[in-house]
Parts: sequence; C-alpha cells; structure tokens
Amino acid sequence: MASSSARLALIAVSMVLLWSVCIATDYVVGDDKGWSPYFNYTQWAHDKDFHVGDRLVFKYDKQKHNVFKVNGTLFNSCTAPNDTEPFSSGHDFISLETEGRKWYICGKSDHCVNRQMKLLIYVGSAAPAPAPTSGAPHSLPSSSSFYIAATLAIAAILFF
Ligand SMILES: [Cu+2]
Repeated sequence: MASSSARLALIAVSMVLLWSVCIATDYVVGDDKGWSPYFNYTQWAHDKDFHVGDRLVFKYDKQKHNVFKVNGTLFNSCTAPNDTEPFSSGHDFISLETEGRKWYICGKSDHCVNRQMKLLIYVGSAAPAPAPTSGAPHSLPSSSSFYIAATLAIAAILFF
C-alpha cells in the first residue's frame, strides 16, 4: 500500500512536468511596480526567458500610461505610431505569438524618452526547448511528454 508521501511525490513530479511542458508563463511587466516611470525594464527583462505562448501583462494607471507595440526604429526614437491604437485598458495581456525581438513603449507625454517607459524583449521558440538531438531514437516530442505527465498525474490520483 503506497504511502501518502509517495503519492504526493508522484503528483508533485507530474505537476512539475505539466508545468514545464504545457503551461505558458504570464510575465507581469515590472513585477509589483507594473508599467510605470523610472523603472529599469532592460534590467527586468534581462534574466527572463520569454517563449512563444507566454504573455506579457502590462498593469498601469490608464489615465497616465498606455502601451504601443512598435518596431525597432520607433522604439529607438520613442515614437508612438499614429496609425495604431495603443493598448489602454490598464491591464493588458499581450500574447507572444512569434519569435524574435519585441518592442513596447508608453505613448504618453515624454514617458519613453525621459522616464524609461520602454521595453525590449527577445522571444524564443515555444517552451520548453528540448536540446535538438537529431538522430537520437529515444527523444520524445513535447506532446508525448505532456501525455506521460498527464498519465502520471491521473495514475497518482486513481491508484494511490
Ligand atoms: Cu507612461
């Protein structure tokens, strides 16, 4: 008869597998500071590993700020495009749908130029990125890992 600690361990392992395989991450930009002036977003992004499927969450006072997704040129000159509507709900979820560089700025007043309200991130391929092991017969595609993790979780719940 399995102990409850073994059952808990199996559930925990399954949850970690599920998390790493299929749960995308929401990143609250600026953490508790949110999207606000004089925060170093370069440093904030520095230790993050963004992947396709993750989301950026911009939280801010919508009276004072907004969010424009821009290109590198507009980013460098802090220019809000006049042919695009900004995100302006005060609590925006932006899905990272493609790989590559993404640029965001606040379009209000001089917030981008003088108050550091600009964010550049690099988005990698969908998480997790298993090391490409070409020719290795036993490497599983991530969907298989997902089913294994799900099966483990169900087994843990049903049989212990
Ligand atoms: Cu602003």
